[in-house]
Amino acid sequence: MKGQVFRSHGSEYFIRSGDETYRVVARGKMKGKTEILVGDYVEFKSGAIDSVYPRTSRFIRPSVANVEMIAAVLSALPRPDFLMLDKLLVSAEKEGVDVVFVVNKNDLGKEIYEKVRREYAGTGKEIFSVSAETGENLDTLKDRLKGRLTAFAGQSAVGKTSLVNAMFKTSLKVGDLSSIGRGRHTTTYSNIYFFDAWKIVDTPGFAVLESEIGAGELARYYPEFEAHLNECRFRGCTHTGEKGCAIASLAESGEIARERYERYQEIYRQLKEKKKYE
Ligand SMILES: Nc1nc2c(ncn2[C@@H]2O[C@H](COP(=O)(O)OP(=O)(O)OP(=O)(O)O)[C@@H](O)[C@H]2O)c(=O)[nH]1
Ligand SMILES: [Mg+2]
Ligand SMILES: [Zn+2]
Repeated sequence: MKGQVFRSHGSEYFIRSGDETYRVVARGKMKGKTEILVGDYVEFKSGAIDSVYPRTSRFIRPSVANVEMIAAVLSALPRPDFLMLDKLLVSAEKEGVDVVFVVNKNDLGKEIYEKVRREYAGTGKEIFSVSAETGENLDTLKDRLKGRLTAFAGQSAVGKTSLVNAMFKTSLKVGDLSSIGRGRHTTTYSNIYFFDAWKIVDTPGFAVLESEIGAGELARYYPEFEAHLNECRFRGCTHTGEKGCAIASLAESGEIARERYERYQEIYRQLKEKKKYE
């Protein structure tokens, strides 16, 4: 039988196949060899998984496979970590996964929404201003997510679980704001929820950069850089201070959001550092 893993717990996997759910383990021959992730399509029989189908995408921390859409959730409180957000976007571009920005808690103000519109217009992604509290714009967002396995990602306490609850009338556990900064997540594991035409993954955090991303390829995952990458004076320009860098001058003139460019350089530096320790 073929099914999709929607949750794993220790050595147990929960699989959805048709309208049925199954609780299985990995067949002995797979242990230590083949990794099985939430989101994986697997072949299984008599209580054990025999094989994993090829993935269309894969994220680490949280590790989920076959995600088709990422809802990148931000809020006024906690304050957004834009460096983390940019890393998430880079991972999504690398994996070929579509992203929408979901600026939640708009009942607290529109400042973050305006900032995201300014800095991320160049990415061409859609930006939603919503509130899990008042329900504003949730129908539009829900329409956009229909039919594609969507992962809600973002810092702890931005309201990922609250959004799922508000859209699908569920009562999953939400946290309070007191846990901010303590690195504690209310949602502690990734789980796919099936609601009619929707498949939603509530995750306990951000998808981070895959270690396989090299500093040299980073610029390719910035949609707003793409059209200009061969306008730099030097071939192999890393866009980190070389003379005649087209990306730097576009950031200078504001055509590319300066903050995005500054964070690009920071991420580039971090990827270089990481290399040294490998
Ligand atoms: N004012 C306001 N508060 C909200 C809104 N959405 C969520 N919250 C509050 O934000 C807090 C955190 O919500 P959660 O849904 O648990 O956040 P989360 O992103 O799932 O957090 P983790 O599971 O820890 O990653 C709760 O106190 C919610 O009541 C909103 O639209 N407006
Ligand atoms: Mg949560
Ligand atoms: Zn350059």
